[in-house]
Amino acid sequence: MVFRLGHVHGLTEREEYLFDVQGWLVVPRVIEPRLLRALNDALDANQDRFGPTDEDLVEESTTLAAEHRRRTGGGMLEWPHPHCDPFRQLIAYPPLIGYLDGLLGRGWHLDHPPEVFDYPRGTEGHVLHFGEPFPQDGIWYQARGGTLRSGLLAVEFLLSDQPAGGGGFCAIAGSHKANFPCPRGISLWEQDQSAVTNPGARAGDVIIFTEALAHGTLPWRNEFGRRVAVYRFAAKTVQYAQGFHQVVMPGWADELTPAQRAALEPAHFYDKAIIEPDGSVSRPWEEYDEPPARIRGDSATTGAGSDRA
Ligand SMILES: O=C(O)CCC(=O)C(=O)O
Repeated sequence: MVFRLGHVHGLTEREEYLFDVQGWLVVPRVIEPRLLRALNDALDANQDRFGPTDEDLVEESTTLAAEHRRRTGGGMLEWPHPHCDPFRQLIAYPPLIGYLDGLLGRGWHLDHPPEVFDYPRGTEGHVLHFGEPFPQDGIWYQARGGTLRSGLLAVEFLLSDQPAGGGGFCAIAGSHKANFPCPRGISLWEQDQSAVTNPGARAGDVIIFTEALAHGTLPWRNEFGRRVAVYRFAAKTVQYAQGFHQVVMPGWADELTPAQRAALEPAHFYDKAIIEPDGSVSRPWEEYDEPPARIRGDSATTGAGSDRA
């Protein structure tokens, strides 16, 4: 089997077109077969590190519900040798670099700790999320002057096949450029199911998508299990998760108020300090932007965002 060397400078015309109109791209044969084996071997040897998520991924959807919650695992980059090694190879994997350069711009970085989905048959889905018609910090997409750019980009390294229509990653094509909110019935996959695509891909392929896309998971209906390693990369000006680095504040920061000190913290999204005019600081795990706050007459609102799951 031949695997791809990738593109030094970016995507082909065909790939650019597909990514721009769909919001995702399936790239075949990216993972070299020996590496694919090593990744699966490492997962086989670490099954005890996987367990069902405690997140409610289905919410009130009746069509995404199934027999099991999804099994996830993380921390692969810190596993003992040799099992961390194949996962570390994916951090800056040469066949992928042209795609990251082309979709994030050069200077991209690994933004999130990678995770693995390890699904037995009958694993539930995940409601579609994002694809918002108003700006979200870091979760954006733009195409201008012949250049594609995404703030946060997910790369799914497929370690098992995903037959089209059998479950797994799904998305609404074009929703990364949506102008209206996704109706609840569609994000729950209860209405207009044909608007949601569940693309087919093989073990060794990658599915690359902008997190600005309305995407989620369909219940896994195949006899064999699903295995995917998910790496999220970001543009050099975006830090969404807290990153892998340690931060040391200057000594004089101890003389500041909590609000002033919080204003010196590095950029990221989750758990970020939110500073109020009265000097209080809170740290909601997720704080999303809302549609533009309107100032109404004299009773102006501060436009503070809400805590939305
Ligand atoms: O199952 C997938 O491929 C997508 C999962 C997803 O969107 C998520 O975990 O946020």
